[in-house]
Amino acid sequence: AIRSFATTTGSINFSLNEVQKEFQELARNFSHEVIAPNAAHYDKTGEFPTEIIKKAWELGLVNTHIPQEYGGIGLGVLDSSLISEEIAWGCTGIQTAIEANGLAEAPLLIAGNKEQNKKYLGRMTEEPLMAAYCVTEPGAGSDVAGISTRAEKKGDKWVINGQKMWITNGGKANWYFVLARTDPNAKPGSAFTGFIVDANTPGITVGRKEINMGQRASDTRGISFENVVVPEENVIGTAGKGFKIAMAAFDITRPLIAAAAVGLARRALEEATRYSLERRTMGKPIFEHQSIAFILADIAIGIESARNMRILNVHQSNASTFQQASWLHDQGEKNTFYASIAKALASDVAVNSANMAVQVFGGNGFNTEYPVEKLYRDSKIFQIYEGTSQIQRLIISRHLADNVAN
Ligand code: CS8
Ligand code: FAD
Repeated sequence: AIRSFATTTGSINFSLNEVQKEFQELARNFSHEVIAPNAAHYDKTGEFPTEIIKKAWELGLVNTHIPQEYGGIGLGVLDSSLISEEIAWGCTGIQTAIEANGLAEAPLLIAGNKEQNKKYLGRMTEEPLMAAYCVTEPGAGSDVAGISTRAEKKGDKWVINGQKMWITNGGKANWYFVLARTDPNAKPGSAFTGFIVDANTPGITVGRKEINMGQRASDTRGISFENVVVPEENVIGTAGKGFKIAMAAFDITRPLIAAAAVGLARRALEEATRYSLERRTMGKPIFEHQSIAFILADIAIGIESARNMRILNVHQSNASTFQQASWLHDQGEKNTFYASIAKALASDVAVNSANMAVQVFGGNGFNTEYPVEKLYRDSKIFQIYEGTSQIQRLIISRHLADNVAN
Protein backbone atom coordinates (compact mmCIF):
# COMPACT_ATOMS: atom_id res chain seq x y z
CA ALA A 1 0.00 0.00 0.00
CA ILE A 2 1.24 3.46 -0.88
CA ARG A 3 0.35 4.90 2.48
CA SER A 4 -0.96 3.61 5.72
CA PHE A 5 -3.62 5.16 7.88
CA ALA A 6 -3.73 4.25 11.52
CA THR A 7 -7.03 5.71 12.57
CA THR A 8 -7.97 6.04 16.17
CA THR A 9 -10.87 8.06 17.47
CA GLY A 10 -10.32 11.65 16.47
CA SER A 11 -6.92 11.15 14.89
CA ILE A 12 -5.38 10.02 11.66
CA ASN A 13 -1.79 9.09 11.10
CA PHE A 14 0.19 9.36 7.89
CA SER A 15 3.59 7.83 7.37
CA LEU A 16 5.85 6.87 4.50
CA ASN A 17 6.52 3.18 4.12
CA GLU A 18 10.01 1.70 4.41
CA VAL A 19 10.60 1.55 0.64
CA GLN A 20 9.58 5.18 0.23
CA LYS A 21 11.93 6.18 3.03
CA GLU A 22 14.76 4.28 1.33
CA PHE A 23 14.17 6.06 -1.98
CA GLN A 24 14.00 9.39 -0.20
CA GLU A 25 17.28 8.75 1.57
CA LEU A 26 19.00 7.50 -1.56
CA ALA A 27 17.95 10.63 -3.45
CA ARG A 28 18.86 12.88 -0.52
CA ASN A 29 22.36 11.45 -0.22
CA PHE A 30 22.89 11.67 -3.97
CA SER A 31 21.72 15.27 -3.99
CA HIS A 32 23.99 16.25 -1.09
CA GLU A 33 27.06 14.38 -2.25
CA VAL A 34 26.93 14.62 -6.02
CA ILE A 35 24.49 17.29 -7.22
CA ALA A 36 24.89 20.17 -4.77
CA PRO A 37 28.72 20.35 -4.92
CA ASN A 38 28.58 20.57 -8.73
CA ALA A 39 25.50 22.73 -9.18
CA ALA A 40 27.34 26.06 -9.38
CA HIS A 41 29.63 24.70 -12.11
CA TYR A 42 26.74 23.70 -14.37
CA ASP A 43 24.97 26.96 -13.64
CA LYS A 44 28.01 29.04 -14.61
CA THR A 45 29.02 27.07 -17.69
CA GLY A 46 25.59 26.02 -18.91
CA GLU A 47 27.11 22.60 -19.67
CA PHE A 48 24.68 19.73 -19.76
CA PRO A 49 25.12 17.58 -16.62
CA THR A 50 25.55 14.32 -18.55
CA GLU A 51 27.74 12.60 -15.95
CA ILE A 52 25.45 13.46 -13.06
CA ILE A 53 22.37 12.28 -14.90
CA LYS A 54 24.18 9.05 -15.80
CA LYS A 55 24.95 8.41 -12.13
CA ALA A 56 21.37 9.23 -11.12
CA TRP A 57 20.13 6.86 -13.84
CA GLU A 58 22.39 4.08 -12.49
CA LEU A 59 20.82 4.57 -9.04
CA GLY A 60 17.29 4.35 -10.44
CA LEU A 61 16.49 8.03 -9.87
CA VAL A 62 15.58 8.76 -13.50
CA ASN A 63 12.56 7.47 -15.48
CA THR A 64 11.03 6.32 -12.21
CA HIS A 65 7.53 5.70 -13.63
CA ILE A 66 8.50 3.14 -16.25
CA PRO A 67 6.72 -0.10 -15.36
CA GLN A 68 8.70 -3.22 -14.52
CA GLU A 69 7.54 -5.00 -17.67
CA TYR A 70 9.54 -2.44 -19.68
CA GLY A 71 12.60 -2.64 -17.46
CA GLY A 72 11.77 0.20 -15.06
CA ILE A 73 10.93 0.31 -11.37
CA GLY A 74 7.32 1.44 -11.81
CA LEU A 75 7.08 4.04 -9.05
CA GLY A 76 3.86 5.98 -8.57
CA VAL A 77 3.61 9.75 -8.60
CA LEU A 78 3.78 9.99 -4.82
CA ASP A 79 6.96 7.91 -4.65
CA SER A 80 8.51 9.92 -7.45
CA SER A 81 7.59 13.20 -5.76
CA LEU A 82 9.75 12.24 -2.78
CA ILE A 83 12.69 11.85 -5.15
CA SER A 84 11.91 15.08 -7.01
CA GLU A 85 12.02 17.14 -3.82
CA GLU A 86 15.42 15.75 -2.89
CA ILE A 87 17.01 16.14 -6.33
CA ALA A 88 15.65 19.69 -6.59
CA TRP A 89 17.23 20.53 -3.24
CA GLY A 90 20.59 20.00 -4.96
CA CYS A 91 19.83 21.79 -8.26
CA THR A 92 16.51 22.40 -9.96
CA GLY A 93 18.23 22.78 -13.34
CA ILE A 94 19.41 19.18 -13.08
CA GLN A 95 16.04 18.15 -11.65
CA THR A 96 14.24 19.69 -14.64
CA ALA A 97 16.47 17.83 -17.10
CA ILE A 98 15.77 14.56 -15.29
CA GLU A 99 12.04 15.14 -14.92
CA ALA A 100 11.59 16.22 -18.55
CA ASN A 101 12.22 12.56 -19.36
CA GLY A 102 9.27 11.67 -17.15
CA LEU A 103 7.13 14.26 -18.94
CA ALA A 104 8.03 12.88 -22.39
CA GLU A 105 7.30 9.35 -21.17
CA ALA A 106 3.97 10.25 -19.56
CA PRO A 107 1.90 10.16 -22.81
CA LEU A 108 3.16 6.61 -23.37
CA LEU A 109 2.24 5.60 -19.84
CA ILE A 110 -1.23 6.99 -20.45
CA ALA A 111 -1.94 5.74 -23.96
CA GLY A 112 1.07 3.92 -25.45
CA ASN A 113 0.59 0.37 -26.70
CA LYS A 114 2.83 -2.54 -25.69
CA GLU A 115 5.06 -2.36 -28.77
CA GLN A 116 5.60 1.40 -28.41
CA ASN A 117 6.28 1.11 -24.71
CA LYS A 118 8.68 -1.77 -25.15
CA LYS A 119 10.56 0.11 -27.85
CA TYR A 120 10.65 3.66 -26.46
CA LEU A 121 10.29 3.23 -22.69
CA GLY A 122 12.38 0.07 -22.80
CA ARG A 123 15.36 1.83 -24.31
CA MET A 124 15.30 4.49 -21.59
CA THR A 125 15.99 1.74 -19.06
CA GLU A 126 18.79 0.19 -21.11
CA GLU A 127 20.86 3.34 -21.58
CA PRO A 128 20.91 6.77 -19.90
CA LEU A 129 19.05 8.47 -22.76
CA MET A 130 17.06 11.70 -22.68
CA ALA A 131 13.63 12.37 -24.17
CA ALA A 132 11.60 15.55 -24.67
CA TYR A 133 7.98 16.70 -24.68
CA CYS A 134 7.25 19.04 -27.60
CA VAL A 135 4.02 20.95 -27.26
CA THR A 136 4.80 24.68 -26.90
CA GLU A 137 5.43 26.78 -30.00
CA PRO A 138 6.72 30.31 -30.64
CA GLY A 139 3.10 31.45 -31.09
CA ALA A 140 1.31 29.37 -28.43
CA GLY A 141 2.25 28.19 -24.94
CA SER A 142 -0.64 28.61 -22.53
CA ASP A 143 -3.10 28.14 -25.35
CA VAL A 144 -2.25 24.59 -26.35
CA ALA A 145 -5.30 24.45 -28.62
CA GLY A 146 -3.71 27.33 -30.57
CA ILE A 147 -0.63 25.42 -31.73
CA SER A 148 -0.10 25.35 -35.48
CA THR A 149 2.22 22.38 -36.05
CA ARG A 150 0.27 20.03 -38.29
CA ALA A 151 0.50 16.41 -39.33
CA GLU A 152 -1.04 15.08 -42.51
CA LYS A 153 -1.72 11.46 -43.32
CA LYS A 154 -0.03 10.33 -46.54
CA GLY A 155 -0.60 6.64 -47.19
CA ASP A 156 0.43 4.77 -44.06
CA LYS A 157 2.68 7.60 -42.87
CA TRP A 158 2.22 11.00 -41.26
CA VAL A 159 4.11 14.10 -42.32
CA ILE A 160 4.78 16.71 -39.64
CA ASN A 161 5.49 20.39 -40.31
CA GLY A 162 5.88 23.13 -37.74
CA GLN A 163 7.99 24.69 -35.04
CA LYS A 164 8.27 23.96 -31.34
CA MET A 165 9.83 26.29 -28.77
CA TRP A 166 11.25 26.08 -25.24
CA ILE A 167 11.75 22.34 -25.41
CA THR A 168 13.57 20.97 -22.36
CA ASN A 169 16.17 18.32 -23.33
CA GLY A 170 15.57 19.56 -26.90
CA GLY A 171 19.20 19.13 -27.96
CA LYS A 172 19.80 15.93 -25.99
CA ALA A 173 16.74 13.83 -26.67
CA ASN A 174 16.80 10.44 -28.35
CA TRP A 175 13.08 10.79 -29.17
CA TYR A 176 10.33 13.35 -28.84
CA PHE A 177 6.67 13.38 -27.93
CA VAL A 178 5.20 15.78 -30.51
CA LEU A 179 1.70 17.23 -30.47
CA ALA A 180 0.36 18.25 -33.89
CA ARG A 181 -2.99 19.28 -35.32
CA THR A 182 -4.44 16.54 -37.50
CA ASP A 183 -7.94 17.90 -38.03
CA PRO A 184 -8.23 21.61 -38.91
CA ASN A 185 -11.92 21.81 -38.03
CA ALA A 186 -12.47 19.63 -34.96
CA LYS A 187 -12.73 20.76 -31.33
CA PRO A 188 -9.45 20.53 -29.34
CA GLY A 189 -10.50 17.21 -27.77
CA SER A 190 -10.41 15.54 -31.19
CA ALA A 191 -8.25 17.85 -33.36
CA PHE A 192 -4.73 16.89 -32.25
CA THR A 193 -2.60 13.77 -32.32
CA GLY A 194 0.41 12.80 -30.23
CA PHE A 195 3.36 11.21 -32.03
CA ILE A 196 6.61 9.59 -30.97
CA VAL A 197 9.32 10.97 -33.23
CA ASP A 198 12.85 9.61 -33.33
CA ALA A 199 15.25 12.54 -32.94
CA ASN A 200 17.36 11.43 -35.90
CA THR A 201 14.45 11.57 -38.36
CA PRO A 202 15.32 13.66 -41.44
CA GLY A 203 13.72 17.12 -41.44
CA ILE A 204 14.30 17.89 -37.76
CA THR A 205 16.45 20.92 -36.96
CA VAL A 206 17.41 21.64 -33.38
CA GLY A 207 17.99 25.30 -32.47
CA ARG A 208 20.65 26.85 -30.24
CA LYS A 209 20.67 26.27 -26.52
CA GLU A 210 18.67 29.15 -25.04
CA ILE A 211 20.37 31.26 -22.39
CA ASN A 212 17.84 31.40 -19.58
CA MET A 213 17.64 33.38 -16.34
CA GLY A 214 18.03 30.25 -14.23
CA GLN A 215 18.09 26.47 -14.30
CA ARG A 216 20.97 26.86 -16.72
CA ALA A 217 22.06 23.23 -16.55
CA SER A 218 18.83 22.40 -18.33
CA ASP A 219 18.91 22.32 -22.13
CA THR A 220 16.10 24.41 -23.65
CA ARG A 221 15.73 24.74 -27.42
CA GLY A 222 13.51 25.47 -30.37
CA ILE A 223 12.98 22.56 -32.77
CA SER A 224 11.67 22.73 -36.30
CA PHE A 225 9.97 19.93 -38.19
CA GLU A 226 10.03 20.11 -41.96
CA ASN A 227 8.31 17.26 -43.79
CA VAL A 228 9.21 14.88 -40.98
CA VAL A 229 7.84 11.45 -41.86
CA VAL A 230 6.51 9.35 -39.00
CA PRO A 231 5.06 5.84 -39.33
CA GLU A 232 1.46 5.14 -38.30
CA GLU A 233 2.78 2.83 -35.57
CA ASN A 234 4.14 5.93 -33.79
CA VAL A 235 0.72 7.47 -33.22
CA ILE A 236 0.07 7.42 -29.47
CA GLY A 237 -3.39 6.09 -28.62
CA THR A 238 -5.94 7.10 -31.24
CA ALA A 239 -5.45 9.81 -33.84
CA GLY A 240 -7.35 12.90 -32.66
CA LYS A 241 -6.92 12.21 -28.95
CA GLY A 242 -3.55 13.95 -28.57
CA PHE A 243 -4.79 17.03 -26.71
CA LYS A 244 -6.29 14.94 -23.93
CA ILE A 245 -3.21 12.74 -23.72
CA ALA A 246 -0.97 15.83 -23.56
CA MET A 247 -3.15 17.29 -20.77
CA ALA A 248 -3.35 14.04 -18.82
CA ALA A 249 0.46 13.94 -18.81
CA PHE A 250 0.40 17.08 -16.66
CA ASP A 251 -1.71 15.26 -14.08
CA ILE A 252 1.38 13.13 -13.51
CA THR A 253 4.05 15.81 -13.77
CA ARG A 254 2.53 18.90 -12.12
CA PRO A 255 2.65 17.29 -8.66
CA LEU A 256 6.31 16.53 -9.34
CA ILE A 257 7.00 20.13 -10.31
CA ALA A 258 5.34 21.11 -7.03
CA ALA A 259 7.62 18.70 -5.19
CA ALA A 260 10.66 20.18 -6.90
CA ALA A 261 9.56 23.71 -5.98
CA VAL A 262 9.31 22.60 -2.35
CA GLY A 263 12.82 21.16 -2.61
CA LEU A 264 14.14 24.54 -3.75
CA ALA A 265 12.28 26.38 -1.00
CA ARG A 266 13.64 23.97 1.60
CA ARG A 267 17.16 24.64 0.35
CA ALA A 268 16.55 28.40 0.60
CA LEU A 269 15.34 28.02 4.18
CA GLU A 270 18.31 25.89 5.21
CA GLU A 271 20.84 28.28 3.67
CA ALA A 272 19.16 31.34 5.15
CA THR A 273 18.80 29.84 8.61
CA ARG A 274 22.45 28.77 8.77
CA TYR A 275 23.62 32.17 7.55
CA SER A 276 21.41 34.03 10.00
CA LEU A 277 22.92 32.17 12.92
CA GLU A 278 26.46 33.08 11.82
CA ARG A 279 26.15 36.64 10.54
CA ARG A 280 26.27 39.22 13.32
CA THR A 281 25.03 42.83 13.37
CA MET A 282 24.44 45.18 16.30
CA GLY A 283 26.21 42.73 18.60
CA LYS A 284 24.21 39.59 17.87
CA PRO A 285 23.46 37.04 15.18
CA ILE A 286 20.91 38.46 12.74
CA PHE A 287 18.69 35.50 13.66
CA GLU A 288 18.15 37.28 16.96
CA HIS A 289 16.61 40.25 15.19
CA GLN A 290 12.98 39.27 15.16
CA SER A 291 12.36 40.62 11.67
CA ILE A 292 14.90 38.11 10.32
CA ALA A 293 13.65 35.21 12.42
CA PHE A 294 10.12 35.91 11.24
CA ILE A 295 11.20 35.83 7.61
CA LEU A 296 12.51 32.34 8.26
CA ALA A 297 9.29 31.41 10.00
CA ASP A 298 7.31 32.63 7.00
CA ILE A 299 9.43 30.56 4.64
CA ALA A 300 8.80 27.53 6.83
CA ILE A 301 5.06 28.23 6.80
CA GLY A 302 5.12 28.27 3.01
CA ILE A 303 7.10 25.04 2.74
CA GLU A 304 4.94 23.14 5.19
CA SER A 305 1.79 24.48 3.54
CA ALA A 306 2.93 23.36 0.12
CA ARG A 307 3.96 19.96 1.42
CA ASN A 308 1.45 19.41 4.13
CA MET A 309 -1.62 21.41 3.36
CA ARG A 310 -4.57 19.44 4.57
CA ILE A 311 -7.41 21.87 4.24
CA LEU A 312 -8.45 20.61 0.85
CA ASN A 313 -8.66 17.01 1.97
CA VAL A 314 -10.80 14.74 -0.04
CA HIS A 315 -11.32 11.07 0.53
CA GLN A 316 -9.86 11.54 4.01
CA SER A 317 -6.47 11.18 2.37
CA ASN A 318 -4.74 13.45 4.88
CA ALA A 319 -2.00 13.92 2.36
CA SER A 320 0.02 17.02 1.64
CA THR A 321 -1.02 19.04 -1.38
CA PHE A 322 1.58 17.78 -3.78
CA GLN A 323 1.43 14.45 -2.09
CA GLN A 324 -2.35 14.53 -2.22
CA ALA A 325 -2.30 15.23 -5.93
CA SER A 326 0.18 12.39 -6.34
CA TRP A 327 -1.81 10.04 -4.18
CA LEU A 328 -5.05 10.66 -6.02
CA HIS A 329 -3.35 9.96 -9.30
CA ASP A 330 -1.90 6.72 -7.97
CA GLN A 331 -5.40 5.68 -6.88
CA GLY A 332 -6.57 6.11 -10.48
CA GLU A 333 -8.67 9.16 -9.65
CA LYS A 334 -8.73 12.38 -11.64
CA ASN A 335 -6.37 14.72 -9.84
CA THR A 336 -6.20 17.68 -12.27
CA PHE A 337 -7.68 20.15 -9.75
CA TYR A 338 -5.25 19.15 -7.00
CA ALA A 339 -2.29 18.95 -9.37
CA SER A 340 -2.91 22.59 -10.34
CA ILE A 341 -3.36 23.71 -6.73
CA ALA A 342 -0.18 21.93 -5.74
CA LYS A 343 1.77 23.42 -8.63
CA ALA A 344 0.46 26.97 -8.19
CA LEU A 345 1.02 27.01 -4.44
CA ALA A 346 4.47 25.44 -4.45
CA SER A 347 5.70 27.69 -7.28
CA ASP A 348 4.75 30.82 -5.36
CA VAL A 349 6.34 29.38 -2.23
CA ALA A 350 9.57 28.67 -4.11
CA VAL A 351 9.81 32.19 -5.56
CA ASN A 352 8.95 33.89 -2.25
CA SER A 353 11.30 31.69 -0.26
CA ALA A 354 14.25 32.28 -2.57
CA ASN A 355 13.52 36.01 -2.62
CA MET A 356 13.45 36.14 1.16
CA ALA A 357 16.63 34.04 1.43
CA VAL A 358 18.44 36.64 -0.69
CA GLN A 359 17.16 39.30 1.70
CA VAL A 360 18.50 37.44 4.73
CA PHE A 361 21.93 37.24 3.07
CA GLY A 362 21.98 41.01 2.43
CA GLY A 363 24.67 42.07 -0.10
CA ASN A 364 26.12 38.58 -0.08
CA GLY A 365 22.77 37.32 -1.27
CA PHE A 366 23.17 39.27 -4.49
CA ASN A 367 26.56 37.71 -5.20
CA THR A 368 27.39 34.53 -7.10
CA GLU A 369 29.81 33.34 -4.37
CA TYR A 370 26.78 32.56 -2.23
CA PRO A 371 24.14 29.98 -3.11
CA VAL A 372 20.91 31.95 -2.81
CA GLU A 373 21.05 34.15 -5.90
CA LYS A 374 20.99 30.95 -7.98
CA LEU A 375 17.97 29.73 -6.05
CA TYR A 376 16.22 33.02 -6.79
CA ARG A 377 16.98 32.84 -10.52
CA ASP A 378 16.09 29.14 -10.64
CA SER A 379 12.81 29.58 -8.81
CA LYS A 380 11.07 31.89 -11.29
CA ILE A 381 10.49 29.26 -13.96
CA PHE A 382 8.25 27.30 -11.60
CA GLN A 383 5.59 29.98 -12.11
CA ILE A 384 5.91 29.63 -15.89
CA TYR A 385 6.59 26.14 -17.19
CA GLU A 386 4.14 23.24 -17.06
CA GLY A 387 1.42 25.87 -17.21
CA THR A 388 1.83 29.37 -15.79
CA SER A 389 0.43 30.30 -12.39
CA GLN A 390 -2.42 32.04 -14.21
CA ILE A 391 -3.24 28.88 -16.17
CA GLN A 392 -3.25 26.81 -12.97
CA ARG A 393 -5.76 29.28 -11.54
CA LEU A 394 -7.81 29.03 -14.74
CA ILE A 395 -7.95 25.24 -14.35
CA ILE A 396 -8.77 25.48 -10.63
CA SER A 397 -11.50 28.07 -11.13
CA ARG A 398 -13.08 26.13 -14.01
CA HIS A 399 -13.34 23.13 -11.70
CA LEU A 400 -15.11 25.29 -9.13
CA ALA A 401 -17.65 26.38 -11.73
CA ASP A 402 -18.09 22.81 -12.99
CA ASN A 403 -18.80 21.59 -9.48
CA VAL A 404 -21.53 24.17 -9.04
CA ALA A 405 -22.95 23.38 -12.47
CA ASN A 406 -23.02 19.65 -11.68
O1 CS8 B 1 -4.31 24.53 -22.76
C1 CS8 B 1 -4.56 24.03 -21.48
C2 CS8 B 1 -3.30 24.12 -20.64
O2 CS8 B 1 -3.08 23.34 -19.71
N1 CS8 B 1 -2.42 25.10 -20.97
C3 CS8 B 1 -1.11 25.17 -20.32
C4 CS8 B 1 -0.10 24.49 -21.17
C5 CS8 B 1 1.04 23.92 -20.41
O3 CS8 B 1 0.93 23.57 -19.24
N2 CS8 B 1 2.15 23.76 -21.09
C6 CS8 B 1 3.30 23.14 -20.53
C7 CS8 B 1 4.19 22.66 -21.63
S1 CS8 B 1 5.39 21.47 -21.04
C8 CS8 B 1 6.46 22.31 -20.07
O4 CS8 B 1 6.33 23.45 -19.79
C9 CS8 B 1 7.58 21.50 -19.60
S2 CS8 B 1 8.56 22.21 -18.41
C10 CS8 B 1 10.03 21.33 -18.42
C11 CS8 B 1 9.92 19.97 -17.91
C12 CS8 B 1 9.64 19.96 -16.49
C13 CS8 B 1 9.79 18.64 -15.89
C14 CS8 B 1 8.52 17.93 -15.63
C15 CS8 B 1 -5.78 24.70 -20.83
C16 CS8 B 1 -5.65 26.19 -20.89
C17 CS8 B 1 -5.99 24.28 -19.40
C18 CS8 B 1 -7.02 24.13 -21.56
O5 CS8 B 1 -7.34 24.82 -22.61
P1 CS8 B 1 -8.74 24.78 -23.46
O6 CS8 B 1 -8.31 25.06 -24.84
O7 CS8 B 1 -9.75 25.66 -22.83
O8 CS8 B 1 -9.22 23.26 -23.42
P2 CS8 B 1 -10.37 22.57 -22.55
O9 CS8 B 1 -11.71 22.96 -23.09
O10 CS8 B 1 -10.14 22.74 -21.10
O11 CS8 B 1 -10.13 21.04 -22.90
C19 CS8 B 1 -10.28 20.51 -24.23
C20 CS8 B 1 -10.55 19.03 -24.11
O12 CS8 B 1 -9.48 18.39 -23.41
C21 CS8 B 1 -9.96 17.73 -22.22
N3 CS8 B 1 -9.02 17.86 -21.10
C22 CS8 B 1 -8.61 19.02 -20.51
N4 CS8 B 1 -7.80 18.75 -19.48
C23 CS8 B 1 -7.68 17.40 -19.43
C24 CS8 B 1 -6.98 16.52 -18.57
N5 CS8 B 1 -7.09 15.20 -18.81
C25 CS8 B 1 -7.85 14.72 -19.83
N6 CS8 B 1 -8.53 15.52 -20.68
C26 CS8 B 1 -8.46 16.84 -20.47
N7 CS8 B 1 -6.24 16.98 -17.56
C27 CS8 B 1 -11.28 18.44 -21.93
O13 CS8 B 1 -12.11 17.58 -21.19
C28 CS8 B 1 -11.80 18.75 -23.31
O14 CS8 B 1 -12.39 17.60 -23.85
P3 CS8 B 1 -13.85 17.69 -24.54
O15 CS8 B 1 -14.11 16.30 -25.02
O16 CS8 B 1 -13.75 18.70 -25.63
O17 CS8 B 1 -14.77 18.13 -23.46
P1 FAD C 1 1.85 32.95 -22.99
O1 FAD C 1 0.96 31.81 -23.18
O2 FAD C 1 2.09 33.84 -24.17
O3 FAD C 1 1.51 33.75 -21.73
C1 FAD C 1 1.98 35.08 -21.48
C2 FAD C 1 1.33 35.57 -20.19
O4 FAD C 1 -0.09 35.64 -20.34
C3 FAD C 1 1.59 34.67 -19.00
O5 FAD C 1 1.71 35.44 -17.82
C4 FAD C 1 0.32 33.83 -18.91
O6 FAD C 1 0.06 33.34 -17.62
C5 FAD C 1 -0.73 34.85 -19.34
N1 FAD C 1 -1.90 34.20 -19.94
C6 FAD C 1 -1.97 33.54 -21.11
N2 FAD C 1 -3.22 33.09 -21.33
C7 FAD C 1 -3.96 33.44 -20.26
C8 FAD C 1 -5.32 33.24 -19.87
N3 FAD C 1 -6.17 32.56 -20.65
N4 FAD C 1 -5.73 33.76 -18.69
C9 FAD C 1 -4.87 34.46 -17.90
N5 FAD C 1 -3.56 34.67 -18.22
C10 FAD C 1 -3.12 34.16 -19.37
N6 FAD C 1 7.06 23.55 -23.31
C11 FAD C 1 7.04 22.28 -23.81
O7 FAD C 1 6.15 21.92 -24.57
N7 FAD C 1 8.00 21.39 -23.46
C12 FAD C 1 9.01 21.70 -22.62
O8 FAD C 1 9.85 20.85 -22.32
C13 FAD C 1 9.07 23.03 -22.09
N8 FAD C 1 10.09 23.40 -21.27
C14 FAD C 1 10.23 24.73 -20.95
C15 FAD C 1 11.39 25.16 -20.30
C16 FAD C 1 11.60 26.51 -20.07
C17 FAD C 1 12.86 26.96 -19.42
C18 FAD C 1 10.62 27.46 -20.48
C19 FAD C 1 10.84 28.93 -20.30
C20 FAD C 1 9.46 27.03 -21.06
C21 FAD C 1 9.25 25.67 -21.32
N9 FAD C 1 8.12 25.24 -22.00
C22 FAD C 1 8.07 23.94 -22.48
C23 FAD C 1 7.09 26.19 -22.39
C24 FAD C 1 6.20 26.64 -21.25
O9 FAD C 1 5.31 25.64 -20.88
C25 FAD C 1 5.49 27.90 -21.71
O10 FAD C 1 6.45 28.95 -21.77
C26 FAD C 1 4.35 28.29 -20.79
O11 FAD C 1 3.34 27.32 -20.83
C27 FAD C 1 3.77 29.67 -21.12
O12 FAD C 1 3.52 29.83 -22.47
P2 FAD C 1 4.08 31.13 -23.25
O13 FAD C 1 5.52 31.25 -22.95
O14 FAD C 1 3.68 31.01 -24.66
O15 FAD C 1 3.35 32.33 -22.58
